[in-house]
Amino acid sequence: MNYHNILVSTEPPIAIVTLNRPKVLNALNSELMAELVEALEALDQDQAIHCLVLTGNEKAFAAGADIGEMAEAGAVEMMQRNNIARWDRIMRVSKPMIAAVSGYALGGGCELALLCDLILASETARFGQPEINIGVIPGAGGTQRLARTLGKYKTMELVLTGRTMTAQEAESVGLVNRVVPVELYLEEAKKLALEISQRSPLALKLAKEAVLKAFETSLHDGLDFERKCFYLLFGSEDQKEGMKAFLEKRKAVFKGK
Ligand code: DAK
Repeated sequence: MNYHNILVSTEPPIAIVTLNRPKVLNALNSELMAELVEALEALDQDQAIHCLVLTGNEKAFAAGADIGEMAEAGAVEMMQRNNIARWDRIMRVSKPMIAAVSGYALGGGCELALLCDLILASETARFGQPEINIGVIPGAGGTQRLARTLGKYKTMELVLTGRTMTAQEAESVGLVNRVVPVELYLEEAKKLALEISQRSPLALKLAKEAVLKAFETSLHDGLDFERKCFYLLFGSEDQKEGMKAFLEKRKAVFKGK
């Protein structure tokens, strides 16, 4: 595919999708979002790819939705654009997604990182929901996903003041998995993606689904879902291979079957 706002590179078993509107700090306009959804869904279908890395550039992961695109819109128009459908499709990507964040991850940029399953940050990363400064509030999940990650008080502070968090602060409150020097953030994210990719793709998919279920359901129903996923994996060749390899003291070779 020919994309204008993103770059896609595949290095099986991983793929790297790079937001690429550097002049506007990767502001997420609708063309970029459409391309992003298309690329992520295609990679989700690609059996050779087991884990995805989503990144920007050193200065910005993304500084939010494109303000110019929505400044003059009315409420009904915003509703009819139904841009949130694209975000919902990203939420349904079944393979693990790692956000490799450097520089600004603000507004929709922070919300996009929150849609990923792991967040690896460079020491220059800045996370925040500054929508309050432009007369609105987060609209792509920020109030809900941050509250579930940081709890009420930190989330209120970020959403009500619009202040940004450093990478170190984000790590200390559990918003990022780890902070690495800026020159290493993409390499480290790729390494992590490769490490994850060594596991059974079937188990990865169900593991992701089960963890995400914890944010949407009661403990009882979540445990029930987890158990059914666990049993289901005993119908896979990968489970037989994984356990056999352990007993034979060798490395498992998973086929995603
Ligand atoms: N939109 C459009 N352009 C942006 C932008 C943005 N979000 N952020 C930066 N830019 C552009 C600037 O206008 C500037 O363009 P030129 O003037 O050079 O043409 C260029 O990027 C460089 O920016 P600055 O000159 O401002 O760079 P600085 O280093 O001085 O400042 C900054 C960096 C990140 C602090 C600053 O650019 C800034 O405050 N940016 C805006 C951050 C922001 O408010 N983000 C939240 C936007 S609202 C939804 C989906 C998503 C959303 C909501 C609903 N649904 C589907 C329902 C999300 C909403 C948002 O994200």
